[in-house]
Amino acid sequence: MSCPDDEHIENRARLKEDPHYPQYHFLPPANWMNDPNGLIQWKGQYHLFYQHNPNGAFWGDMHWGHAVSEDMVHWSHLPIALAPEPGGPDKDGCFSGCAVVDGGTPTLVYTGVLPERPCLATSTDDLLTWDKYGGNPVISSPPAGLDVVGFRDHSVWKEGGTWYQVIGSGIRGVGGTVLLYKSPDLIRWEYLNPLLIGDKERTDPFSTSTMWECPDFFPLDGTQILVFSVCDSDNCRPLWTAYFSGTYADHRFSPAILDKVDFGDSFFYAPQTLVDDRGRRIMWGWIKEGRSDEAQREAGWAGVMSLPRVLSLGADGRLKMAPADELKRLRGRHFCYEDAVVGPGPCALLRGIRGDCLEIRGRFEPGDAEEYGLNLRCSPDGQEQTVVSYNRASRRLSIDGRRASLCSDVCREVHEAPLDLGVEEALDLHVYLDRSVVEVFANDRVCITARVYPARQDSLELSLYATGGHVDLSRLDIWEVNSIWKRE
Ligand code: DQQ
Repeated sequence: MSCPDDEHIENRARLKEDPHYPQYHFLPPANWMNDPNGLIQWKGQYHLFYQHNPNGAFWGDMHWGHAVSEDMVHWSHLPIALAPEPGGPDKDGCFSGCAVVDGGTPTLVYTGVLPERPCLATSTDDLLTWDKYGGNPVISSPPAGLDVVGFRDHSVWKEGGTWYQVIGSGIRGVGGTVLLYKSPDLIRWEYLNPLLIGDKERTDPFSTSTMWECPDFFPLDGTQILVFSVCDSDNCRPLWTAYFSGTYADHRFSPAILDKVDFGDSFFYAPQTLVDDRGRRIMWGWIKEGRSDEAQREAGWAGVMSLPRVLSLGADGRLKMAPADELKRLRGRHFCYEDAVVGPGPCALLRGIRGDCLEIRGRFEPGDAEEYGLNLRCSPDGQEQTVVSYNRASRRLSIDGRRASLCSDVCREVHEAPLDLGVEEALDLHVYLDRSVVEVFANDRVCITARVYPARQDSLELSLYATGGHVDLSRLDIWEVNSIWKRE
């Protein structure tokens, strides 16, 4: 069996010159990756499986790739875990799913296609190789009487001695849906009821469209959360990742709040969570590309995994997300500033600092500036730059990528998130820049993920600005961030 770590080392040598290739976000040895799958901690190690096409940097022929980590940050690649089997129920692909431990046996619940049907695989060698259950698929069709647009992706849990699972779906002409099942043994499943049916006409606070992919249903700090990825099934378009928080009793879910998980919309998609041995609920999502299919094939890689995000519940019942503490292990050279005044206008404080693999954390005290923020990946003449800013009047945080690249063939969008800071509340802005990936956390309560593809090699500068007044920066830390790959 070839060693995927060696394959990746070879590729990394070749990709060193690729200015968009991330250094501290997980990606496969080569080729295509999308959804995280089967997240589980096993014997103290974190296992990450993912949707993977080993044949090229394009979606298709879905396998499950596999990697392992001691700390969620540094990863080693392992051999592919699941591959489509000619003549089998997964002959056209092994789609997304989850991992559970059934009486000591690690078990994957995934979707075999086509048609989309739940399948099982088990491992007896610490998750390295997987035996598909001979009786796959374990559910032979969607519930009788329901005309569904999809029947895929699984979140499985145990209550008492009974297994439950939700499956992503959509009822034709009605809206995205999640279906609830129960089983005594993961093999015999009984359909209970829809956990939730959406309304495809809903637009407030945003559309929940026609198909809900990759549901993840879990308790969090005394409430119940349903995370799902909203897809427009009419044209197979991923839109965004949303969640409902609410209550769950008697196998009925009563949602109270609907919000987005990440305001980069489809740039953070199909996330999944695990609970680790410290009791943390940790989320990873797929960060897709924002460039043409052709450019992706040519690059030889496509798709990046987000950084691990630790979830908690805010006092307002909304999700809070913070980057996992373990990420601090990647910090390298450090720059620190205290009590600086920014604005009005541009600010020279960061002159001389350059980088495209950085962690930046700033605390901006309430001031009289209308807008303030940080310019990233700036060329010396400012032709290229990506702006992360907060607008006090509109109470919105944004990543503005309209000038991120001189190349017209890549995404150059604005992503905005509502962020209602209290009168006395500082903005705690936490930015992870990894070449073409930008993940922004603000006050742990809003996240925006985006992709940027500067065309110029010298788009490495940083600067601060404020307009319409000034803002006090009580502290700013910048770290260079090291690669996550052990053998460089
Ligand atoms: N990706 C998988 C599906 C899932 C979609 C296929 C979401 O199981 O619905 O690669 O990105």
